[in-house]
Amino acid sequence: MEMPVFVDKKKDIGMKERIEALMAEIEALSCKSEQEIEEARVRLLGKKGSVTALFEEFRTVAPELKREYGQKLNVLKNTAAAKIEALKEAAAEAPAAGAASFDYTMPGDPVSLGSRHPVSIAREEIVSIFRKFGYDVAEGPEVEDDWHVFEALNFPPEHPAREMQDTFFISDSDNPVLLRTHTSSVQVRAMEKMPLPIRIVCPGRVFRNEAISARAHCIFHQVEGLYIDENVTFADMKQAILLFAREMFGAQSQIRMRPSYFPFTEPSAEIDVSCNICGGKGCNVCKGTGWLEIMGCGMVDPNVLEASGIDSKKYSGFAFGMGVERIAMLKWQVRDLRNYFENDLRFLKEFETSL
Ligand code: 2NM
Repeated sequence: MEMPVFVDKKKDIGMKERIEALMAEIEALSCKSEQEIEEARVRLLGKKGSVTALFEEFRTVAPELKREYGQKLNVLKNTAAAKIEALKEAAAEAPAAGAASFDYTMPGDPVSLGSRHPVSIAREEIVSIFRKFGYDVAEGPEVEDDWHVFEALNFPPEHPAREMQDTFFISDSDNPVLLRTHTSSVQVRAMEKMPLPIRIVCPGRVFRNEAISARAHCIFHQVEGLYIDENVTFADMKQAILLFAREMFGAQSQIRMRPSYFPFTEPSAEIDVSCNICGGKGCNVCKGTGWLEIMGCGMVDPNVLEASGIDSKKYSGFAFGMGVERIAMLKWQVRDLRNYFENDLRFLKEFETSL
């Protein structure tokens, strides 16, 4: 930066004029950066500064002028010091370079919070519907023994579900350790321990030795239900399931039952709900039938009650089981089960909810 020429003594102007000229320069002084302000301070008030030089010269001033010039010089010095201070304060308050154009009212960058997995959303919804009906939630181990997964559930010793192809065995012994293939094992534990009546839902992961496809996976989720008391009937089961279907798939839903077979229930049934897409007229989701299969159910076999120490003469009960992935597929038209495990954000983001 070029140094401004503060009044030059050699120009041989009177001291009074030079004081006035310097005063005008000081008042007009405008520098912004801290460095420029410091340079100006040194030029004016430093050891070799213009103001300091005038004080030196003051010694040679004629005595009759000393009073007037002295006052003017003091005013000049104070003005210079005040101006430097004012410039420093302004510099400290001014926004940093570039910041002046920043718009603080602009919305911020979006923060992705993630979302509930559709299988979790469906499981929570199923469980909360049954909680409303008065069911408790029971959970149990994923690593189980043969007794709780098969034997106590009336599976005959040679039942195909026990085969290596279907069950992941961990150890082989009199009572083999294995990964549970259904959450009925939790219900066996409940029947063994809990006081009657029992009214529970058991959500959890189950494991089956199956090839992965659009419709099958070796790990999936179930919610099973169990209601045991005196005089529990098939009609009670039908009503509980109808009310569940209407909560889950809409108030207009109908259900139908088809006879089925499970080792642990007799009689057993397969439950269909009227197609929530076409309302029962027939579409590609229900493959033209108007019905969607949602769960299996039945009256708990007296052998199962007795195996857990419950008097089957006095008590009866119903049980049901559904696959959570399947329920979520039907509710949200998920076409391929593998979507649930691939964690593709384009899929997961479809289940984002606003906070
Ligand atoms: C199903 C279908 C029918 C079931 C039975 C039991 C138990 F422990 F009480 F015997 N729990 N779950 C059951 C009955 C499960 O799933 C398709």
